[in-house]
Amino acid sequence: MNFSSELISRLRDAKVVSVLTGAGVSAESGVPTFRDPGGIWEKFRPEQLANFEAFMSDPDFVWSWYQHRREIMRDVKPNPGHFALAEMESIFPEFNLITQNIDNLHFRAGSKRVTELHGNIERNYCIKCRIFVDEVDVKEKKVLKCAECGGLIRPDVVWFGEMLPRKALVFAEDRAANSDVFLSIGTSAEVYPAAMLPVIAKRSGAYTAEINPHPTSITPELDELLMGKSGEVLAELVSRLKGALK
Ligand code: BJW
Ligand code: ZN
Repeated sequence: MNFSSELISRLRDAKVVSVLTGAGVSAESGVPTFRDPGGIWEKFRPEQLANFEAFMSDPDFVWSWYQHRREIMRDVKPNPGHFALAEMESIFPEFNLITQNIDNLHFRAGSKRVTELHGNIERNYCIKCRIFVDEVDVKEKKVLKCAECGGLIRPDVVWFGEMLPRKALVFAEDRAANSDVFLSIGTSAEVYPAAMLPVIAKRSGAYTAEINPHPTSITPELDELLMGKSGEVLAELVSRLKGALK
C-alpha cells in the first residue's frame, strides 16, 4: 500500500498515538462482525440479544448465544493486525489501544495496555451480588446461577442502553483529545459513545485515519481512509514505520 507522506511523517513525529479497534480487526481471525453481510445482526436483531431486557425475558437463549460466541472466540487465533498493534506499543512513546472488541485477541497477541470499552466475554458476573465467576464450561447452554446468592450469571459485556465502564471511557476520551495521531480500525463507527472517539481526536487537532475495506459514516470527518483489510494494512504500516524510524 502507498501510505501518504503526511501519515508517515505524522506518525514518525508523534508522541501520543491512539487507536480505536472494532470487530473488523478480528474478522481475519474468523470472528464474525456485527454489521457486515453475514455478520451477527443479519441473523439476530441487536435488541433481541444485546440488551438486559432480552436477557431477563429469555436468559437461556441469550446465555447460549454468548456461549456459542465464546466457543468461536476461544478457538481462533490473533491475526497479523493484532500482532502489528502489539508491536506498536514499543514503537511510540505513548500508544493507547482502545477496543470495542470483547474477544480478548489483543491481549492474546501480546498487547499489554488495552482499554476495553465493551467488556470481555471471558468474564461473567452475577446480576444480583455482582460477584465475578471466572470458570465457565462453554458447553453449558443453560444460564448459570450464582453459587453465593442464586442470581443469574451474565457475560461482562456492555449491552445497548448500559453505561460503558466509567474509568475506561474517561481514559479513552482523554487520550483521544490528546493524541497526535488517531487511527480508527475495523469499526463501522455506528455505536456510541465509542464512535465519537475518532471525531473527538480530529476536533482536538490529531491527524486521523481509518483502516477499513469500506468507507463509514465518519469517513468524511477524518483525514484519510486507508482502504483495505486491517491485517494487511497494519502489517505493512508497521514495517514501513520501522524503516522510517531507523
Ligand atoms: C474490516 C474488515 C477487515 C470488515 N479489516 N475492517 C442515537 C444516537 C447516539 C447514540 C444512541 C442513539 N440511540 C441509542 C444510542 C446509544 C447506543 C447506540 O450507540 N446505538 C446506536 C446503534 C445508534 N449506545 C449504547 O447504548 C451504549 N451505551 C450508552 O450509550 O450508554 C449511555 C446511555 C445509557 C442509557 C440510555 C442512553 C444512553 C452501549 C453500546 C454497547 C454496544 N454493545 C455491543 C455488543 C457487545 C457485546 C457483544 O458482542 O455481544 O458492542 S453492540 C456491537 O457494536 C458491539 C461492538 O463493539 C459494537 C461496534 O461494532 P463494530 O466493532 O464497529 O462492528 P461492525 O460490525 O459494526 O463494523 C465492522 C467494520 O469492520 C465494518 O466497517 C467493516 O467494513 C469493517 N471490516 N472486515 C478491517 N478485514
Ligand atoms: Zn450472586
